[in-house]
Amino acid sequence: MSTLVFSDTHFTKNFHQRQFETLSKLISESDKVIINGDFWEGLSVSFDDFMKSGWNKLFPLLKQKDTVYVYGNHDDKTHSDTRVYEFCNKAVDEYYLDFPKQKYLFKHGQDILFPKYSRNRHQKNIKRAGSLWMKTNISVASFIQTVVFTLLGARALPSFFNYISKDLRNKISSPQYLLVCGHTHRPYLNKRNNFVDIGFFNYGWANYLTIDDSGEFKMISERY
Ligand SMILES: [Mn+2]
Repeated sequence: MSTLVFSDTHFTKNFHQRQFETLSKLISESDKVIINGDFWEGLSVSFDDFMKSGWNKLFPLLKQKDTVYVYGNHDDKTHSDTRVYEFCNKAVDEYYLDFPKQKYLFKHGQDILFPKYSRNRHQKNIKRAGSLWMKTNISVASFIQTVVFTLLGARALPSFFNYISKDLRNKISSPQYLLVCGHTHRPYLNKRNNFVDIGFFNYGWANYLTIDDSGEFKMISERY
């Protein structure tokens, strides 16, 4: 039994064959999947367009893998509807999973990590979703990240993006849980605070976790 955890694929209408092949191979090899937020780009495409895009070839595969979908900020709950159950078996804001060796808490991390999402900022972005301004913004950000991560590697972004104080960490859950986030696009393991940021599965990089049935995890970062 193995669990695959990934986040921040930011799927739009544009289909990327290599990203698709890498992800579908990993999903096929797993028994359970956790999508840790920002699965699709709700700020630049409508949910309808995403559901009709080439990415729907992943859906039957995901449905076979007891997939848990944790909402992020780009794919906030308000952007979608019950059709999320075409690609997952459970859709939640956070998810707890216990193994004999390790307990886990999965959250996207938008209210903990950089860039922090206030309710206000969130409402503003929802109003601008799908606008030309927002679409341009998202494609520029995507282009820049492709260049930066290609040239400088998956951990190119500054380390303060993952900063989480011990106080804040311990407010989120009991520290015995490994807190697993995404959001910042900077893969990072902080053993002292029992915190992992998976990073992103996009822009030429496959960053993800695999968890075996004892609960031991591996953090993987490779090019695709
Ligand atoms: Mn995010």
